[in-house]
Amino acid sequence: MAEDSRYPIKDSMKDALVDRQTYETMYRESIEDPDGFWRKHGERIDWIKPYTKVKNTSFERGKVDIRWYEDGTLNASVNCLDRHLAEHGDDTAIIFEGDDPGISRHISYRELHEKTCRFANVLKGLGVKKGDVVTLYMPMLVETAVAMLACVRIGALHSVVFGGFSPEALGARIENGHSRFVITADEGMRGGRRIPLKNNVDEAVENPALDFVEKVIVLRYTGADIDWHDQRDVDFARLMEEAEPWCEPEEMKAEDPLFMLYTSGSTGAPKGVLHTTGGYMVYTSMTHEYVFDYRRGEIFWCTADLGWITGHSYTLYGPLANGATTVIFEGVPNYPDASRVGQIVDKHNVSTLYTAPTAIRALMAGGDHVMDGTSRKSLRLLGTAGEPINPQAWEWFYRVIGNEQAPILDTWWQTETGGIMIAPFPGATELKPGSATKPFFGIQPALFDNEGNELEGAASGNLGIKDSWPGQMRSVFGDHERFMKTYFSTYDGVYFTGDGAKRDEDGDYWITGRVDDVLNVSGHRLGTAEVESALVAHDKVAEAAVVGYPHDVKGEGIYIYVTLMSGEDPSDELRDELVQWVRKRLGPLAAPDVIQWAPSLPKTRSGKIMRRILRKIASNETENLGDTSTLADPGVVDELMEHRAFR
Ligand code: 6R9
Repeated sequence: MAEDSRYPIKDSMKDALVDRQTYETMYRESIEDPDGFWRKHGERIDWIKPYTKVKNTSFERGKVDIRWYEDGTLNASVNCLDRHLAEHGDDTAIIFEGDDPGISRHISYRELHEKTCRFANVLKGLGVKKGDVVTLYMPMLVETAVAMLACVRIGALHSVVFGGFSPEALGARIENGHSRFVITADEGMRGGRRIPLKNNVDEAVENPALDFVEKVIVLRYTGADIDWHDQRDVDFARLMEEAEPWCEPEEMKAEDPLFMLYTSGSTGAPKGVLHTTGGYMVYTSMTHEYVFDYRRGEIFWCTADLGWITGHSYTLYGPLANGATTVIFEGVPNYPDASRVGQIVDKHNVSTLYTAPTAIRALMAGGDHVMDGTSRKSLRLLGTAGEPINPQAWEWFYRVIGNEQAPILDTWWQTETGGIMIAPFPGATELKPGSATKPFFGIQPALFDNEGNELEGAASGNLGIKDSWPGQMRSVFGDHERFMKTYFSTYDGVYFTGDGAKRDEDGDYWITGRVDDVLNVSGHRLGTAEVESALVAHDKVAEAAVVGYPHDVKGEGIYIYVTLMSGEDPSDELRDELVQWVRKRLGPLAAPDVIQWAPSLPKTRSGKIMRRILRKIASNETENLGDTSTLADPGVVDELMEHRAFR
């Protein structure tokens, strides 16, 4: 397979919403006259009070302030539900596909609307007010979507915490958001395994620092035997039955918060990424329609869990705002067997399958026949997000899953960006496996060298974005200083993404991965600092350094160098104990792949750990370690190389 293989625009995409000419015209317009462009496209959603102002944004150092459509008012749940009722109330909003392949249901817009209204009334009845933060720790169920939409209907912010996070990680998020309300289920089901969600919530809120938690709303889902705290726990289904089926939507200002979602950065604890109402709805619905060339009636399946931004923007808000039919899949791609994805596509006539490279690589490991017995002929488009896709996985996805019929849209974006930033348009862009290709309307990517100079033409560098777009995060919850420092202090007047990228002669972008201390493990972000601080909290650990290394399925694996307290001896038992320790503190996603005992770590004379060298040792690229002259004790490196952990 050639490095530079290309896939021309397919004839079947002739009638796509955006052709080459349209892309160029619209892109130019969006850059030359952002105000006019977004004024027009802001009308794609329903406003209660129309906006007169459009863009009012500043990326200036120390004064970052981002406002879109600021004098307009709206409600996001009305855009996802009410506005479809008159003509499309009986259309299917959600197809639920259970972990158990025997279970699926169709939920119409009308039903989803009623459930949302009822649950909004439940929340009100429990005392949830506009501006409150409600934490969700749920399986992938229709009720999860209902709970999210109900929050935004009454102007509360949801903070969805992925069900794979540990009680400690959940607790930290509840505490940071000072969330008095938690919604959970007795258990989740994934790949035939039960996830003890309610137990985890109990464990989290037992922490005295979380005594402000007033109510835990529990969906009895599997019927498992759980502890019940009469003062605190309330029953989801019972309250739903008692609630009124209509709830007046709260009129929100465009810049009122819509939700927050925690994500890992290179330093400190995970931060609450804050998104607001108007711009987010415009941007997610527009990217969903244009990038995926969405036509009403098509079945759209984004496999991302609602606990991640991809689930927020492209399982829920973007598709529902467009009146789409969206699939919520409870399970995992390889259960009961590796053909499950193909089974689901066939069963529900899925047109677009949007998934993560790590899932593709996991399926690919089963060989070319894993999809046997399924036809997948309904697929018109494929998409990926979350991490760079290697060309082998791209080709396999294209050939085996898509039968060479469906273009692949490699979409680059982030929790912070709210929606897709760089991606091909199926009717306008020639595809190159491994390249996310071209910016979406209004997006101005730029590459910088380490000295902060902007690079022109074909080049490699650090990726920044030069002007605001409506879907961008507005702040870090409760910490605007941190927001400005993290994203706007590296380059003047530029949003810094934390990613590296290459731009080729055609102006296409190739994202190469994080340039900061953030790992991307199976498409999930993890700060090395988080893992390190979990480790040093163990009383036998003196110091730890965490780096990523190439991993066939996960993309990046977690490699840890541990220095023990003096007097402690390394052993296999201790290694297992530390793996479990990190798992318990942060959740299964963060489980270390490799632990290497390090009598000491390579440091500069000023005491900084030289991760660059540790990364090379972990990746087994030790021929060229680069400049080691600044090391305080170069002998440390030889010692580590000699005892590289086997994997
Ligand atoms: C949507 C999402 C963001 C980080 C981002 C980058 C990586 C996402 C990518 C990609 C290469 C793509 N990333 N999409 N890298 N190609 N198409 O994943 O958000 O969880 O915040 O992760 O993921 O490194 O900075 P999030």
